[in-house]
Amino acid sequence: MTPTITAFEQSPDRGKGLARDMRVRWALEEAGQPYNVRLVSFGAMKEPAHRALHPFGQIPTYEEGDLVLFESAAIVFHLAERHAGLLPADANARARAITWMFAALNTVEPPILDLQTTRILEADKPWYAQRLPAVEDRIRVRLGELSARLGDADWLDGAFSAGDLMMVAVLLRLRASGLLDEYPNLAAYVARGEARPAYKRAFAAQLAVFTGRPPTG
Ligand code: GTB
Repeated sequence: MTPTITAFEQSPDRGKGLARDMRVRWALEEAGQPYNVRLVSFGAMKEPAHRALHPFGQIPTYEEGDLVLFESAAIVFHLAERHAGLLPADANARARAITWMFAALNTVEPPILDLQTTRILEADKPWYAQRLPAVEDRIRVRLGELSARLGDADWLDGAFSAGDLMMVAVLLRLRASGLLDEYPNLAAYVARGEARPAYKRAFAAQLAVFTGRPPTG
């Protein structure tokens, strides 16, 4: 059965791959699975019909027969469990890849989200200029640690996995800040993720929602 995911009808990033349906699209493409997309407006997201799928009134959701999921990482994990290409077969390597998924979401993403919240919601506050460097430094700590662990490897633990997918998706949110460029191996890591054919297909598909033209990639 072809699953259906939800995505923004009008993404604030103008289809540049930052909304979290991108992670799900990318995982589906890595797994070689076809999918349908239902676009939802900001208003519709808060209506009971969508809240029945997503208690917090957000995207993405995932529907496959009787199964309804929300939370991008849970959806990616579900796909990785059921299809080849996103988690290693070896049990220990699989556990480590899952660990990297959690690390992306629980250890690396929080300071990045803090920067975005600070920039969007606090730019007019008197403490903004003082707070910003501290927020950026907390990101630098995590990037430095991640950079040291990655070293000159292509991926975090052997072959590309769902752990890399989540980590690249999280790091991509830093692109506009310039912070990623302070860590050339992390910038190259993210570029490797973006160069994957599955990423390109997913990116083209969500950009096409914004442009209204069919995907070209
Ligand atoms: N933890 C959930 C998950 O991972 O699935 C978080 C889901 C979430 O934050 N969804 C956002 C949403 O639906 C879209 S992705 N927001 C609407 C609302 O809460 O009312 C977050 C996002 C939005 C926009 C950009 N952007 O434009 O750059 C980037 C990321």
